[in-house]
Amino acid sequence: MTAFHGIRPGSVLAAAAITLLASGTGQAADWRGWNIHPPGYPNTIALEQFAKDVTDKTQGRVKPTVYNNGVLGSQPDAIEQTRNGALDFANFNMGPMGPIVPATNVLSLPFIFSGEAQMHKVMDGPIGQRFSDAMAKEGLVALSWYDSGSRSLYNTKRPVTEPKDVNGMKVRVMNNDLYVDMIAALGGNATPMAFGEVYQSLKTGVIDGAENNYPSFESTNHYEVARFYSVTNHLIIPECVCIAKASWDKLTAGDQEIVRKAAVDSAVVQRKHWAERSMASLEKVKAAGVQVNEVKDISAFQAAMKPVYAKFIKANPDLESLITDIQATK
Ligand code: BDP
Repeated sequence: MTAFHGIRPGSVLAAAAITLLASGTGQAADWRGWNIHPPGYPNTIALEQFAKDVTDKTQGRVKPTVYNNGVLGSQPDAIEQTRNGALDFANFNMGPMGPIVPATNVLSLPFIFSGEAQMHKVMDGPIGQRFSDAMAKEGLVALSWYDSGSRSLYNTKRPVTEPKDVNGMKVRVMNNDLYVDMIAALGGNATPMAFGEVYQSLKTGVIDGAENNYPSFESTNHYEVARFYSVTNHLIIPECVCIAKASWDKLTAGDQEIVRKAAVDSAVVQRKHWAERSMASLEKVKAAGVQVNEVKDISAFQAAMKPVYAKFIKANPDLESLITDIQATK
């Protein structure tokens, strides 16, 4: 008890120590949070609000700090670290979640959602809860869902207007075998790679292209190198605010409620900033001379994905009902 040496009973400090002990945790929790995006990005703004909200409303019993730009590791590593409690919270894309929580692979099926509004309806309702339940079994408490827009293909070679334009292209994808199948179904070669390595790989020709939403295409400066962005909108993948179950379980019920509400409120902020940033990013890349082309016959791309679905359902028959439930949500 050296820390309490010299403190008189009844002093302010002793009273504070007793309050902390009474809170059930015994000490303030300094939470470390993983974020892959830079300052000013919609997710970063929302996570920073989350951290401040939690600190204020728990009166410092829980003090989250957000580490930006992926400095705490790649996304697959950070998912592992959060599962085992080495990190306390994070904003994860559901793409790299698939290898850990198989049910979430459904969200990585190309064209699974008809649009972003439908994705939000699904995720904010009982189907979203099924994904949270599956994640909780793997040590991740998902509290709210962020927007990640629609992902489209971009490359250094040519506009993609039909599937055959992808033939022979080396395309970077996030860490998930489903995306390897997706690109192969278009005749390309997929390379799973960490987000932070894509810029250099595009520049040196290690890859010809990648795929992402407008804000990430812009914030990473990939647009400086990949001058063709083709609006395929093939993936609409939600992202979570996730808490390590180990950290969550240490909270009192009251503090869990504060953290949950802060996560939900941060998603409202994120979605608002997301809509604005998507438009701003599109304008910025166009002004910088990127050729952005619409794809007239998207059904050709959808048809090419039939074997991807067939293979997935064959390997995961238990997930077929989740697919049909999503498709039935209007
Ligand atoms: C961005 C996601 C981020 C992913 C990144 C990627 O927000 O979580 O790591 O794409 O492509 O849109 O790796």
